[in-house]
Amino acid sequence: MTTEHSAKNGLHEAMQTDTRFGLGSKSPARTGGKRLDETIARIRDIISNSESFVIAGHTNPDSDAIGSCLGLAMALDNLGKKPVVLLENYGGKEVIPGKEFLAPQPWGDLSPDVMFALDCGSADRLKAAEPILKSAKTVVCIDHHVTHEEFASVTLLDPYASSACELVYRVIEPMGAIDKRVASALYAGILSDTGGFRYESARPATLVIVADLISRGIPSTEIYNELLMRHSVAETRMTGVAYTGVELLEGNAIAASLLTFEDFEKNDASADDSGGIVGSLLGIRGVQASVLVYEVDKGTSKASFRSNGLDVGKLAVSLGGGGHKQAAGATIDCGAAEAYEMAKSLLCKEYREWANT
Ligand SMILES: [Mn+2]
Repeated sequence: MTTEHSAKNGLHEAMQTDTRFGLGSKSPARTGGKRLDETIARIRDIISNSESFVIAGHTNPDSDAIGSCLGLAMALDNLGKKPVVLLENYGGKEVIPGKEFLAPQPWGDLSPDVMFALDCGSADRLKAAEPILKSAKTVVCIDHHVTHEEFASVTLLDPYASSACELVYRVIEPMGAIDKRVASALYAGILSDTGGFRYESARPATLVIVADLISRGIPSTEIYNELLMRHSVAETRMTGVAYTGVELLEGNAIAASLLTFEDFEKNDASADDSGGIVGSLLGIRGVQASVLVYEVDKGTSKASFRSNGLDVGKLAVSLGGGGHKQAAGATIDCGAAEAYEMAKSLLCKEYREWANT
């Protein structure tokens, strides 16, 4: 399952005001402001009463997974605890501090007092770290995915939070555990999961947290440039291919493009070099939703969706994937051309239903 979360925009019903920051941040009634605060307090108790911690993020970790894991590890270290972090890879994200806490792979047998699973919508998203769930005394999950399947003994789930980093901040800030390096890591995750503070998920309460993090003297411009502005040569070339082939459907409301296995080979590019493209297709004036289908291997394709409002998360779930309302994706077990037609027709159908309501 591919789960993407660069944007979030929640269910419109059942909003409730979380008065924690006095700024009307939205929390779902299901978890509620008070319930969230109780869970946060419980996690603080667990931290205070435990010694050893394993902190794991989801497979193919993004900046939010990396920032929340390393940020929490550095914070626990500041509190005199013993944390190790399990992340599949960290390549290209060296601007996020804390890599000294990464455990070398293979991880082997670990039986910590507490295992934290961060930014994980389900246990299988932990991949190689999943077996440790059984050997940890307590499992705490901190997550903000709309599609969440509970697996931990304590779950802090707020689908209205911008990022796992925002929730980690809310846990550790009152413990006095945030220094400049922790602040940099948490800033990185909030920054990237909100698309540079652009998405609706960047609520006033989120920006209050960001203000606090920046006030601690972090290199915010450098983190921003490194995570959001700079691209590899291969990504730049793949963007060119996707732009050249873009199709506009439904009266220019839908933008679609396809990257074939041959395109990747020809440009010496990998699937990682296509990450930012689907979002940039939303930049075409008039476009309400976009899809990029890319062939990751012969016979295996991925569809990545972005939208300005219509629910592409639901659509991704129908393809066996997941994600959020405005950013979602799925793996489709067929070749590029077939996957592309399927993804386009589903998105156009979803758009027509959305436009008619
Ligand atoms: Mn996230």
